[in-house]
Amino acid sequence: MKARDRLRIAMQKSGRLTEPALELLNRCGLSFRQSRDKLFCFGEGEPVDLLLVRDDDIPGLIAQGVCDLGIVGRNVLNEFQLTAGREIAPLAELRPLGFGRCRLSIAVPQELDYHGPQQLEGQRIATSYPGLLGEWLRTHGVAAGVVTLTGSVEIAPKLGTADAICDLVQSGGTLVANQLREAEVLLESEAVLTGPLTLPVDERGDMLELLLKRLDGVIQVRESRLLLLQTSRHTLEAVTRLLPGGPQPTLLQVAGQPDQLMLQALCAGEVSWRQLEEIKKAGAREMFVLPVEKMLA
Ligand code: PRT
Ligand code: ZN
Repeated sequence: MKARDRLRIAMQKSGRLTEPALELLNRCGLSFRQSRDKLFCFGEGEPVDLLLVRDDDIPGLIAQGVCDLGIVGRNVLNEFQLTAGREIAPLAELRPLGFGRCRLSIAVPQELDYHGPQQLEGQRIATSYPGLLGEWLRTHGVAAGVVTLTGSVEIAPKLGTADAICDLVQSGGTLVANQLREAEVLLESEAVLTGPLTLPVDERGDMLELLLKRLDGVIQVRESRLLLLQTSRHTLEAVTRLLPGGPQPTLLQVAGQPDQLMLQALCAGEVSWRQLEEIKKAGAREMFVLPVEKMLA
């Protein structure tokens, strides 16, 4: 393999992961000049280039050494690990990236009274993920037929080519539209950064280390929220107990109201309406949840 001094990242050319992956890389300070054929994008500031391909090709391109890194769904990565031959070098999940979330699930006809894996014994299950499904069936000691399809898996039961399916689910709308319901979750998935188990020990390795550090910073900030609220001193303890995880909150005195405090807390993740309503019930008022743009500790 010819030595390279620029890092090459494979990502989806056009699909669900394209926009969020590009945005994430931009936030890490990477920008790209798009080439005419749009397959290869030259990195402008840093020595990092992009290869835009079908998501299914990404793990193979890294395993072959054509690319150093890839952004791909955990579902695709894990399926590759299970189905690629032993001669292929295994890949590592370097970072979960927090977008493209979905789950790989087994779904059965709505009218079926499902109560456990044994019910799938002898059934035909249609899927594009024969590796992951096969592994799950083995773990649960179920002998079922795996019908491998490349698309439109959800219509297989209606067509009579399968009794159940194993496919990606996000909102569940596709299942409902096809009179199916989720019976088992095999894998919780999201986009991940993947690369070889052993990282290159040249300039690419240094760039990779820098990129991982920036990614960690970006991901941490993206998931942080600043929660602001007012509370009286006597409800402070109850309110504080309900705050989502993060460092200790900061308290400020409200001018002219000795009993009132303004509380400021950095939260490690989303703050849901449910959580806000609970905190309000405990005595908080004037609540704000703000996104954090940059953070330098
Ligand atoms: O052309 P290329 O091969 O690159 O694209 P693709 O069609 O294989 O991939 P794409 O863009 O559809 O998905 C890329 C990745 O996004 C997947 O590998 C997952 O990791 C992730 N992802 C997240 C999803 C979904 N959510 C999703 N809902 N991938 C597919 N779906 C499909 C699912 O297959 C089913 O048909 O959407 C339907 C279910 O959605 P709900 O919302 O109705 O439940
Ligand atoms: Zn694909």
